[in-house]
Order: sequence, then C-alpha cells, then structure tokens
Amino acid sequence: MLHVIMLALAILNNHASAETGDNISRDQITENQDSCGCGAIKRRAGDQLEDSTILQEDTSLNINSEKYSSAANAQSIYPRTNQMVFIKGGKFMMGTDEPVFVADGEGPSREVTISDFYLDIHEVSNAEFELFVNATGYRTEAESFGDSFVFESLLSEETKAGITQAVAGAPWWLPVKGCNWKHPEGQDSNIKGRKDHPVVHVSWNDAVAYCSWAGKRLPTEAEWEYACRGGLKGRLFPWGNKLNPKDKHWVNIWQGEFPDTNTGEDGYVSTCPVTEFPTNAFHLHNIVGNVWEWTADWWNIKHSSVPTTNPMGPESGKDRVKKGGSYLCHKSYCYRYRCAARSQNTPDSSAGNLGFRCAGTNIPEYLKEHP
Ligand SMILES: *[C@@H]1O[C@H](CO)[C@@H](O)[C@H](O)[C@H]1NC(C)=O
Ligand SMILES: *[C@@H]1O[C@H](CO)[C@@H](O)[C@H](O)[C@H]1NC(C)=O
Ligand SMILES: [Ca+2]
Ligand SMILES: [Ca+2]
Repeated sequence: MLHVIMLALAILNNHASAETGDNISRDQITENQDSCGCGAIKRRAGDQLEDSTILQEDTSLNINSEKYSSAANAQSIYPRTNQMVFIKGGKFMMGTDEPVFVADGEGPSREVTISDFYLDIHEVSNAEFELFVNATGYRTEAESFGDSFVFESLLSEETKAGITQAVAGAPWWLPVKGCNWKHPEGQDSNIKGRKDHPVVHVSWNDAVAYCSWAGKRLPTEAEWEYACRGGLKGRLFPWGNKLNPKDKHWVNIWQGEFPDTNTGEDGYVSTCPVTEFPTNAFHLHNIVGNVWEWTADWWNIKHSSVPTTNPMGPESGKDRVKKGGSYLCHKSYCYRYRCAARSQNTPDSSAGNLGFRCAGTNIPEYLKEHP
C-alpha cells in the first residue's frame, strides 16, 4: 500500500536579499537567478517517512575483505577507490570580487595558502560506492529516509503520477519515494550501464563515511577551489574564461531553455561517466559540472579578506558547502559551474545531481602501488 508522502518540504532558501554590485553577466541572467533550487532540496530533522520498509530487503551485508587487497584493486576495471592526483600547495585568490551571486558569498577575493594534498581525479562512481556498500553494508541516508530528490523530467510518467508534492520555488525537484543511489530515478530505475557515472543521492554524512572507509576525507572548500582553478588566476572556469573554447564542450551542464528543454548538446541530459570531458591542468575530471560535490566546510557567506592558511570554514553551521554545479546548471538560471560559485545543503540532504570526491593530506597506502 502506498503511503502519502509526508515530507515537510524545505522552505526555499531566501537568496533574494539585498544584492548589489553583481553586474557581471547580468544581461543573460533571468529573474530567477537567485533561486536555482540549488539549495532548496533540504531535509529537515524528522522528515523520515513512516514506511521505508520497501527499501530494507535490498540491504545485504556482504563483507569481503579480499576486496581490500591491492591485487583485487589492480585487476578491477573499476578500482576499489578513485585514483588520486598530487596537488602541490601554494597561494591563490579564493572567491571573486566580481560575484554573480553576491548572496552566495562568492566574494571577496582573498588570499589563501594551501598545503600539498591529494585529490580524487574524478567524482566517486557508482562502482566505487558499490564496493564500499558491499564491503561494509553501509546504508545511505536516502535509503533510511525512504526518498530523495529527482529532477522532474528524468522521471517516468508512472513515478511522477505517484508524487503529490514539490519544492516551493523549485517545482522541478520532486521527492521520489524509494529513490536512492541504486535507484536514481526511483524504484523503476537502476544503475545498470551507469557504473562509471557519479554516485548520486548521497548525503554529506554518506560522503564522509565513504571517504573515511577509503582512507581519505572530504576536501575543504579552499582545497576544492584551489584544485578547480588548476593554477589559473582569476578565471571563471577550470580551463579559462570561455565556456566552449575550440568549439568543444568542456563540461556537462544544461543546453536549451531551463527547465523545459535540455537539448543534451554536450552529449548528456543527465550524469555522464566520471572520466568524460577534458581534465583541467591538475588532471581533474568534471571538477565543475556533472554533479555538485560536497566539501568539508560548514556554510557561511561572510568571509574576511585577511589572508589565511588552510582555512576550514566556520566551526559550526546548519548547511555544508557544495561546489561545482551540475548537469542541471544553465547560465540563465544556475550559473554555478564557476570555480568561485558555491551553494549549500543540510548534511542529510540528497539529490540526483549531488555527489562528491575525496581528498587526502597523504595518499592511502593501497594507492601508492597503483597511483
Ligand atoms: C560593474 O560595476 C562596477 C562598479 O559598480 C563598475 O565600475 C563597472 O563598470 C561595472 N561593469 C559593467 C560591465 O557594467
Ligand atoms: C557487490 O555485490 C553484488 C551482490 O553480490 C555484486 O553483484 C556486485 O558485483 C558487487 N559489486 C562490486 C563492485 O564488487
Ligand atoms: Ca549536459
Ligand atoms: Ca563535478
């Protein structure tokens, strides 16, 4: 028997507060520029469905320590975890003095010094996440809550028909019962043929659990942005200022009219394989676009312009920072596939365009053999 979805839906982030000085590219940004819904897909404490039993049959414990061996890793098409790249530390200018979304705290531009670190070369894939789940029996928050958010046009008519609520101010986000990383568009969908796509419907807490299992951690926002910029100074994108240099697509975003028509001109209307599209100078794939990436930091929009070293964000907060934008971003609506752009969600939120990659101060032992 189907229970009515009793989600207390999040109140849309109020980004509409006083915005001044953000004149960059305003000509192409429509009236809704502040409310792409990027941060609207939040859970509130106590949102758990009464009946999440349909999901429990799926959760099998399958502990297999063989999977940890480097031999198993070396033979696997999809290694146990993402390979990492060494990122030489240095100074950079974090944020921008030409913010597009002032209310997001994109500015000011401020000097940040970053120590050497390692970063996954691509977003964590479904295959990698499956190894983790198989090895540990981990259950994601979307599985526990019994639902997650999906962009409307990706759903089957049948799934859509069963949904009675949408998100205020971002009606294209639908809470889908039975939706989780294994069923990204609800129970009638699966990840067959998408093992090399980024895992989605993972909360910040899920991402932390995965990175910890992998002997890694989430990157700080500063590390992430330093990596995104790939050594370039004051550019919008990881490769420069032009969106499509050499008439090529460099990122998986939205083409067409948001939210009605996604032409998929870049090859994808939804997620793409994690190694798709050219890397930036630091050898990172899809550091912008494809899926948003959780970072370690709490969200805050006030930043001091005093130079800092390895900043870790505020000590507490309600939301965590996510970076890079997603396949749903379009310049007219959610121009957040820029290195300085940022958004936020509560740590238990999940959605079909939100994933992560892990970082490390050191590289885990098991990756040293096959870096
Ligand atoms: C943006 O605003 C600043 C100061 O408000 C002004 O100096 C600058 O010329 C403006 N740029 C454009 C492109 O309008
Ligand atoms: C995880 O376990 C399932 C069920 O035993 C298996 O089919 C799948 O291949 C495993 N996945 C990985 C990545 O090893
Ligand atoms: Ca696309
Ligand atoms: Ca990404």
